[in-house]
Amino acid sequence: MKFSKELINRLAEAKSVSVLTGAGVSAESGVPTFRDKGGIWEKFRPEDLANFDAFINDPDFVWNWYQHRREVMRDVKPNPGHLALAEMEEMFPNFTVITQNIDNLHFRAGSKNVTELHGNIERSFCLKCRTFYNEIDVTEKKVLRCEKCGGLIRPDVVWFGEMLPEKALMYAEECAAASDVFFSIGTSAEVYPAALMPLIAKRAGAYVVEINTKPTVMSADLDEVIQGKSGEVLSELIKLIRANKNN
Ligand code: BV8
Ligand code: ZN
Repeated sequence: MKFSKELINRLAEAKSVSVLTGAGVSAESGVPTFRDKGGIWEKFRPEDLANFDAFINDPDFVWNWYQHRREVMRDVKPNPGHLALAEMEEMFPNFTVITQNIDNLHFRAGSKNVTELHGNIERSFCLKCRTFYNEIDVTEKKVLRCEKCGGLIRPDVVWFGEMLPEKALMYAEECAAASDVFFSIGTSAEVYPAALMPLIAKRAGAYVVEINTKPTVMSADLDEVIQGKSGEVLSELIKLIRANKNN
């Protein structure tokens, strides 16, 4: 796999590297993406499921969709793409993974500096008193009620129309603006404000690279597009970075 001279040189001098990841990074672990063929939103529209009104209208239905996804995510393992990103964290003075994924796989791969823009499916909380529940039994098919106040328990993920966690968003914007090199990996770049990150990086002078199996709405705005599976591309990229560091 050939990487451009520009990218190789930029990485050799880079102090700050940030990465925005989307569902495509977890695809090779067996986690279905949202908008690809066979994606989880092929049957339903995002608005029908990943929003607060849908949950209030039919808590069991939405709860079950998350239980199904929690079950899938618990069974799968980090893939070489996650592992390469975890290793990259040691290769640069500042390295941040900004993820839209809620599947916990970056942490499970060993990444430490991860900011989760859309929450984490392993966390749930009571709507009324905000007590957190983290050990959810995936066989619970009916929505759970809070032991303390009887309130409805919801997944700690960001639904459409909901604000992103403020600290995570601010930190992500700071990292994007401070990047020498920024990667947008496995994301259709359709969901905002997460999709702003590569543009913030570009505007601040970063060299912005997209790694995706197909072009996205953002491809034309970026410095370099590497077409391929993130697990394969990142495994090659980490070999190159390792070789450069040893020279
Ligand atoms: C907000 C979490 C402020 C839950 C998700 C009207 C009203 C309200 C808001 C809006 C509105 N109109 C627009 C908005 C903004 C809205 C938005 O962006 N809508 C879009 C659809 C136009 N955003 C919001 O609502 C956000 N909040 O703006 O609040 C506000 C408040 C009120 C009023 C106005 C504004 C909240 C957004 C977060 C929503 N939550 N998920 C859950 O997961 O259930 S979104 C969901 O999409 C996931 O988080 C996911 O991460 C995200 C993006 O999807 P991708 O990760 O990119 O996945 P996708 O399948 O799309 O693409 C996969 C890519 O991988 C593809 O490109 C494919 O080619 C590639 N690929 C596949 N395999 C591989 C690969 N690449 C490499 N290797 C492979 N092997
Ligand atoms: Zn409660």
